[in-house]
Parts: sequence; structure tokens; C-alpha cells
Amino acid sequence: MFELMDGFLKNDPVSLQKDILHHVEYTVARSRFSFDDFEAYQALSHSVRDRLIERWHDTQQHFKKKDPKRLYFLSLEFLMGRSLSNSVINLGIKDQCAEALSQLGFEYEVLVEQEGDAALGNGGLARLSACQMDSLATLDFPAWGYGLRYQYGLFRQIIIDGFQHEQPDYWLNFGNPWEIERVHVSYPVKFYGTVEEEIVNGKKCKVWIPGETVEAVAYDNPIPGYGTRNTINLRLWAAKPSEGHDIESYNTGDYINAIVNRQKAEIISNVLYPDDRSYQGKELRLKQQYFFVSASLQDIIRRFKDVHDNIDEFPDKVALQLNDTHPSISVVELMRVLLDEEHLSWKKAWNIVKKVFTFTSHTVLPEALEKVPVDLIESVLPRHLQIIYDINFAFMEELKKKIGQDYVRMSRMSIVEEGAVKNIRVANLSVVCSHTVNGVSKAHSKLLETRVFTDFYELWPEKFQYKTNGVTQRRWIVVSNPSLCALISKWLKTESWIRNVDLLTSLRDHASNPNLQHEWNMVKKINKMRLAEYIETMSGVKVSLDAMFDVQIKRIHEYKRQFLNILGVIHRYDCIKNMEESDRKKVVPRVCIIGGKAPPGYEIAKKIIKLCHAVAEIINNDNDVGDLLKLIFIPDYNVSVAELVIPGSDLSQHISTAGHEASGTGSMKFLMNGCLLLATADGSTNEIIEEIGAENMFIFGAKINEVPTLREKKSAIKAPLQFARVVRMVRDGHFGFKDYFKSLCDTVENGKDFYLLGSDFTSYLEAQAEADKAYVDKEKWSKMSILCTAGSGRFSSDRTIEDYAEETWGIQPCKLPS
Ligand code: 26R
Repeated sequence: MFELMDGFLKNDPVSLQKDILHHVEYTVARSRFSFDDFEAYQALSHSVRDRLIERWHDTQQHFKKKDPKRLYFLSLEFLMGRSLSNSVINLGIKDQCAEALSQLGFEYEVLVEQEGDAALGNGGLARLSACQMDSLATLDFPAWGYGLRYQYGLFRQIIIDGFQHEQPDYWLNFGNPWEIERVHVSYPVKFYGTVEEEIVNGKKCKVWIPGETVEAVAYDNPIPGYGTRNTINLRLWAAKPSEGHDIESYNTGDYINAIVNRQKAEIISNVLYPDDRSYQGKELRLKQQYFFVSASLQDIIRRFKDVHDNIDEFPDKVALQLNDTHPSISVVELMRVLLDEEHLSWKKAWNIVKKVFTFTSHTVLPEALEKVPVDLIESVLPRHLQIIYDINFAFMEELKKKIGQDYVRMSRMSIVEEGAVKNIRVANLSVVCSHTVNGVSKAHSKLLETRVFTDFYELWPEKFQYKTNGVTQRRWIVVSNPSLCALISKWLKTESWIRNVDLLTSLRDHASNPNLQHEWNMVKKINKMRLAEYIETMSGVKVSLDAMFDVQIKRIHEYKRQFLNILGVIHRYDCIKNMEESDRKKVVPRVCIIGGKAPPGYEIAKKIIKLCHAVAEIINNDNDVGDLLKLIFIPDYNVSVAELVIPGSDLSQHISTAGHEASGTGSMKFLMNGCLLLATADGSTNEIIEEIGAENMFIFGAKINEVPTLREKKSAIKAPLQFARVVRMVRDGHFGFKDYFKSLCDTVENGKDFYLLGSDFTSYLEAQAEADKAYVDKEKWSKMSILCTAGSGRFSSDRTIEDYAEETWGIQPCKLPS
């Protein structure tokens, strides 16, 4: 049925069309004479998947033959978004697919929209993992991703009367053509029970007698590289009851209860934990972490042992990357396997562990550092607690030798936190057991060294590095902004920038060229039209394309300061209202767009969402204002919404209180799309300034090193009048819900204002005024916009991954012959 060329499926439109029809009939089981858009999407996806599987097989075979050192990327979160559009771009078959479909009476763009997002993650960290997987595949690195296959991904946000409500994300309900279930790849994962001693080969050994066993079943998600046949694997684990689960009930004849109990095992991979940064140790979360880590390590060790007998060679063949502290129990698990199952000595085992793990931190907030109560570990993973104590004991001994009897410092650095509730500090465990600790931007790394891990940095300065985050230009330009992609390729006379993004710098040579500027602005206009249509269907508000589209989309957090943005909008509104009619002509029209999800238990973040709606209600219906100002909240922000919004933005805001955003990656996506940034000097922004030049951005606010002093002096300094005035408008009920907004206003007044909205407000308004001024000068704005894209190359995840490969993981490309 399928036509092959050189043993591979053919990619011409006629062959693709045949494949699609085949899948309509035999996979989707519909008549080839009558199928709808969704069914066509399914059939197309299966045709694309067939091609992915071919490459995936060849890649795995090739890796097996060459046996290079492999990278295993362990992450509890991956925000993959849609797969169809990304896969056809990376396979280089978009035009062929479009043609095949059009002859069948379908439109490629419409089918792409049929796919729901795979949202197995919260925000920055999770989308970064997805971008990095794309780069690992594209750069031909022998890498595997490991994670959890949650039944329910990140909650859906629905807005009722301006309030956020959360709904479950039933993402698997319509099937998922992008995964391959591997019923034969499964491992038992154990929990609870007791630890006993046994004599093995004349030596005393610890034996863990578990109380519960759950089976981990693999689901493989092929990740194709761009411009290469290499296709790597993202393996996600789902929990299933094990054969022996609750054998007790069967034996006692309680058949029904036995069946019901089996289902409880599946709870482990049921639901993604939403990003609540005031982290609390919870049993289910610990079980999720261990479940995923144990299955992944069993799989990794099995693959290693397939070709190697000597476990000492493990570090030459394996690099294990910890994506934040979430998978860190793996250091203890590897120790356990080496000690209790491989029967290595402590010294040998520890030497291996120390050489394989690398840890990247993604946070600066101390309250986001995971801590797990000792009691909890003792009950769920009794053997692991013993090993943690042993690791800590050895570490404390080593420390004593180095620093003497400084018990205060030792207690700060200890993996075990003493106190009313004894806790395990997972971050300390990760630093002690990894050979490299990375920050995600230069500024973040500095903070890790001077605030978060100061003692550790003093002890082991050589362990600390940074790799500034990046995003993939394949998804964030090629997939999401095809018109810009075509325009760039036309002016650079090559498509090579899609793999070698540094080539974008050549756009600088043309930044003042009126022809490029004209074409550039046309592309922006098309994207703004698309966004305007979306806004109108969603909110009923018509927006003017002449207005500056000013966007802040990201998770809602106090430190990200969406509240500052809204107060700025209120100020703008207030100014327009108090202006003479004739002055209104001078106002630069704006469409202010905010989108993002608040963590379900985070009251203040939820109030910020409600405030946005309350203010929008007044402004958008005020005839004095008209097109001069609109405020829009985009509900249920996710990866595919970002793909629509970012290309259509003129200005984007990244306005966290300095010292709070570890890196920030949204800014990089906007930059690639020629969108100007209004930002604080936080996270990766300083590096963006180095690349683009402060003159091509709107930078404001306190610097990282100024923040602590400002906080101390805060109660003595009066907030600027303009600030007091806009907060008062909210307090006094100008936008309704007076009582409800009181606690929100309290966060920024009466000497509180921890995130310094008041002290940054004046310079924020100045930066906004600068942006207005620049926007009126069309030539200047176009040039700045082109320079943003031209300077975005350094923020490609290709660069990040190349640096990790060389400086952290020690891995080499392993490319399939073409
Ligand atoms: C459930 C809990 C422990 C949890 C807390 C916080 C789970 C997930 C998070 C998300 C954090 C770790 C996160 O996403 N951090 C972001 O990582 C990005 C990628 O490095 C950075 O760009 C961004 O600045 C940072 O906030």
C-alpha cells in the first residue's frame, strides 16, 4: 500500500495523499469519501507519525551501533504544545502536505488547529525542556528525554465574570497520535515497606522489602530534528497496577475490591502539580518523582548493560541532567542500585554518582526550593532516607576537614534541616551530588553564587557555571510566523539560518533599507490582523490595527508584576480622561493585552486577573477613550495561543522585580519576532541588552543590586503621587469590587510593597512614554524591530545546548548518515 523510495516512505504529495487516505480508512476507520476536518487531522498525523517512526528506528539503531555517551534529560515537566505543525516543518514536508490535502478538499492550516496542546508542564521550565529537546534532535546529539505521562496536564483556565476557574485538561480524550505505547517496556517501581539486613557473599547488605509495587509503562514520543534524519525519543511513564498488586484481596476472595484497588495505582501519573512556589512536601508529589526516576534509571541501566559488563564505565556512557530539583531523588536511587543491587562499595558507588549528575536550577525564590519532611521519606522510601543520611554524614565529614568546626555553616549546608519538622533540603542534595550546577542566565548564576548557594559556591567554585536559556527558532519563527520566515530567507538569500541562527545578524545590514522595512511592516500587519480577529471572536472587542499591540503573557505571579502593568493602564486611562479633547489626537493608541494562568491556590494572583477584567470593563466601554486604549485579557494562555499572539505583538513587557526572574524565555520569543521589549534589568534581559543595545529597548526600574536597599528604605520613602492616585482609584471602587480588591491594594501600600511597584512606577511610565515616542516614528520603530530579530541568535536553544554538550555533559553529535 505505502510507496517506498530507497526503503523509506515517499514524501511527494501523491504518495502522502495515498497514505492519508489509507489512514482515513484503516486507522480512523472512516469512509474515504466522507470524513471531516478532525478525521483528516488524525489521518494526516498518522501519515506523519509513520515517517517519524522510520527515522526514530534508524536513529536508535545508529546510536546502538556507535554507542556514544548519551545524555538523559530528566524533567517532571514538558510543555510540547502541538506536534503536527512542528513535525511537518522539521521533516521538511509542509508544502507537500498542504498540496496533498488541498486536492482532497482540506486546508492544512485548518487541520493544524484541530490539535489540542500537550500541556504536561507549567511554564518557563517546562517550555524550556521542549525547546531543548528540539535542539538536541536538530544538533544530532545522542539524547533521551524522560518524564511523566500525566492523564491531566496543566488545568484549563476559564473566566466567569472576570474570575479564573480551573477545569481539568482531558487532553487524551481524543487519542494522541504522537505517542507510541510500549506495552513491553515496563518496570516495577516500589514504595513503602521496611529495610532489613542480609548476608550476601559474606558481606552485610541492606535489603528493602517494599510494601507496594506499581508498574511503569513507557510511552514514546518521537522528536524529529530539523534538516537531519535524527529523531530522538521522549519517553514518558504511565502508572499501571502491577501483576502482584493487592494479591491479598484476591486470595481472600474479595475480587471486586481487588479490582478497585488496582486502579489506585494509576493515581501516581494522574495529574500535574501546578506551580505553587510555596512548596509543600506532599506524598503524591514524592511518589510521582520517585516513580518517574526509578523507571527511568532502570531503563537507562538496562540499556547500558545491553552492551557493557563493567559498571565502572557508566559515567563514560551516561550523563544525567536534573531539570531543577524535581528529579533529584535519582541521585539517591542510583546510589541504592549501585550499593544494594550491584553490591559496589560506598566509595565506588559514590564515585560513579558524582560523575554522572548535572543540575540546573530554575529559581531564585528560597520558598520555591523543595523540602521534603523526613517522616514522609521514611514512610514512602525507607531505604532512601538511610542513604540520604549516609550521604550527608560523608559530606559533613568532608566539610569539617575543609572548614573546621564551623557548626553554624555546617548546619546551613546540611542536607538535613533540623527543626520542629525535620526536612530534607532537596537543593542541597542536588548540589552535593552533581559535578556541575548551572544557572539559567548570567545574573541568575550570580544570585546562586551570592545568595542561594553562597556556602556551596565558596566551597566548590569550580562546580558553578551558567548557560543562558534559549528558545528554538523552528517553533518560534518557522512554525508560528511563516511570513516572517519567508521574508528573512528572502533577504538573507538562504534558509540556513533555521539551523545556524547566527546568520540572522546579517539582517543588521538591511535594517535601514526602506524596502525591507516596508515588507517587514506588512508581515507585522498580517500577524496583527490574525490576532485582532482572535481577540474579537474571543472577547467581542474590536481593536484598531493602527494601535500599538502591547503584550504581557506569562504565568501570573506577584514578582512578574502584572499588577504594575494594570496600574500603568489605569494611569493612561486617567490621563486620557483628564485631557482636553484636542490633546487626545496626540495620544498613541494602544491595545494592552494580558494573558496567563494564576496558580489555583494563589489568591493575590487571582485578584490580579479579576482586576484586569474589572478595569477592561470600564475602559473598553468608555466612549471618551474609543480606540485610544483597550485592555484585553486572553484566557487559557498556552503554547499555541503564544504562537498566535507573539508574532502579532509590537511591544512586550518583561517587568519582574529585579532579582526575581531566573531567566525568562518569553522575551526571547518576542525578540525573534521583531517585537520590542519593555523590561527591567532582570534575568536574561541584561544579556539581551548586550546583544541588541539599550537604545533599541525600553529599560527601566531598579537594578538587582539596588533592590535590597530599596526594600530597607521603603517605609521611609513616599510612593510617587501618580502611583498613590491609581492605587486609590482601585481602592475606592472606581472599577467596582472594592472589598475584594482591598487585600490586593494592601500588598503595595502601607510600607509593604515587597515587589517595589511604587518605587519603579515613575521610571516605568517614562519607559512607556519612550515607547510611545518611538512608535510614532515609523522608520525608527521598523529599524529597531529588525534589529531585535537580527540580534536574537544568541538566544536560540541551539546555542544553549551546544554549550551544555561541551561544558557540562561531555557529549558529541552522533548523526545518521543521510
Ligand atoms: C510544584 C513545584 C515544586 C514547582 C515550582 C515551580 C514546579 C515548577 C516550578 C516552575 C519553575 C521552576 C520555573 O518554571 N522556573 C522558570 O524557569 C525558566 C526556565 O529556566 C526561567 O526562564 C524562569 O525565569 C523561571 O521562573
